[in-house]
Amino acid sequence: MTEPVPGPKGLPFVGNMFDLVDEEAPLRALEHLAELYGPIYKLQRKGTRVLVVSSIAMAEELFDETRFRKMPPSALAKDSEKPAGLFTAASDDPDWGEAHRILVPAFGSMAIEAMYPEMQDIGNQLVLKWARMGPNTPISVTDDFTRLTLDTIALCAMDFRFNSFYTEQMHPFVNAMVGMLTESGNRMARPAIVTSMMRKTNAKFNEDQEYMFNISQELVRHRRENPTKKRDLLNAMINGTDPNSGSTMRDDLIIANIITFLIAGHETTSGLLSFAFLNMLQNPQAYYAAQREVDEVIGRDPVTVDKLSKLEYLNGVLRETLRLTPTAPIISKQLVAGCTGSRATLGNGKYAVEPTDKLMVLIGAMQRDPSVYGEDANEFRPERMMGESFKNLPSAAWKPFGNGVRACIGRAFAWQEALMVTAMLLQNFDFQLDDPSYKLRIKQTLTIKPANLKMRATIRHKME
Ligand code: MNH
Repeated sequence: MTEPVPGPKGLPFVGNMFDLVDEEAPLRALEHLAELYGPIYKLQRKGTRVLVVSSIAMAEELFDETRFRKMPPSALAKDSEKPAGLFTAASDDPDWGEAHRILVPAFGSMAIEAMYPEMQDIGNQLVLKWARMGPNTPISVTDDFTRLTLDTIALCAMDFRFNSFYTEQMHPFVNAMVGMLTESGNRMARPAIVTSMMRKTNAKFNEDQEYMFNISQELVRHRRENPTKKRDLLNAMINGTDPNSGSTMRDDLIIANIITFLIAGHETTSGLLSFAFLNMLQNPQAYYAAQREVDEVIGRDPVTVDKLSKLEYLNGVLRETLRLTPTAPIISKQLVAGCTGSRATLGNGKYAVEPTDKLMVLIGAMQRDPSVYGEDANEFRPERMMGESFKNLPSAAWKPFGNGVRACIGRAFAWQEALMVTAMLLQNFDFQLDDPSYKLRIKQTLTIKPANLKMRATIRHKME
């Protein structure tokens, strides 16, 4: 016999709930409810039952790909005429399979290593900017990390320079993207009938999407007219053939995936870097350990790619940061079609799961599960994410890059970029919080970042 799933009563849909609870971000409201109702609870959203999961044991069941699969985010529901990029596509969408097979090799470790000089190019632009700001000017941390990560993915993936460090305003692509993501989020909280009447909002939403489409189309056109031998993602998409069918990708599918990489390829890494520096600045022991490691392993030499894996403590800092504040904080699943009976349950048979249910994993709450991480689960301790203790974690205990075939394709890219930049910055600067009493508040779009984080940078060594 199964039991009813606990949960709050009388909430018509999640959008209303967020108004009621007045938390800093929707994510916090969901985490708060997990504290009240436990590792699984139910909500209603627009007629769909949503089951919210936050324990490692239950996530372990959910990550069984024979029983559950990714449910693409409804916030980014695709426009029916255009194909979906890798992130938003349904798992049985043939466009997903084709793009996946063509792009997996292009994201392999050799290909990512070959992008290192371009990552360094943008990293150097950040170091120069902060050096020239001097020690007395507060740095808007997430803004500059967003410049860095956006410029890096665009240069490495398609040889395009946004030049965000040389402009006061962010590139218009960023505004269009933020506009599109914000409205997508608002639409989730709004009945469809209301949205259909918001003519100005809808016109802007379409304009933003068209702008991103046009920029990406231009990149494809330019590359077709100026072919290069560069081993980047754009060439992989233009020239690569699907091993199953032998066909190449259509232009509108290439464009959908360019937009996907520009978005998925920078927001999360920018958030990771921002939280990592916040964590180090609020935990001086960790800060000094990280700086000491950079001094010992790299010293005053350039940060080269072969040194990155030797930075064990820095690897721990980044992993521990993504444990406490995974920057893609929620992933959604649904029952695999035809999965019934005891296989359509969670909690070792305790709760029945329906084919129409949407299952959400709160990655951050799950990765703070005290039954695995102990009483100090909420503390920042990079040591626990190093060596044997990291290797010995249960497999579902650390999933900031998602799970299975739909896991993050850009993980190696993000990791190389984040490690390199962290090392370059610790090597060149001493950092301080602008406001020593800064208290973390989450700013949530689809990803999360620390709100209003400012720090100051003092050059450690005179630059030659
Ligand atoms: Mn990424 C999927 C987190 C960096 C491109 N990414 C995912 C998922 C998570 C995730 C979680 C799975 C989502 C789901 O199950 O619904 N990604 C991250 C994090 C970082 C990150 C925390 C950085 C830190 N991602 C990147 C980078 C790129 C990228 C960099 C591109 C260069 N991610 C993707 C794509 C997918 C994805 C594309 C979808 C893959 C698929 O479903 O086939």
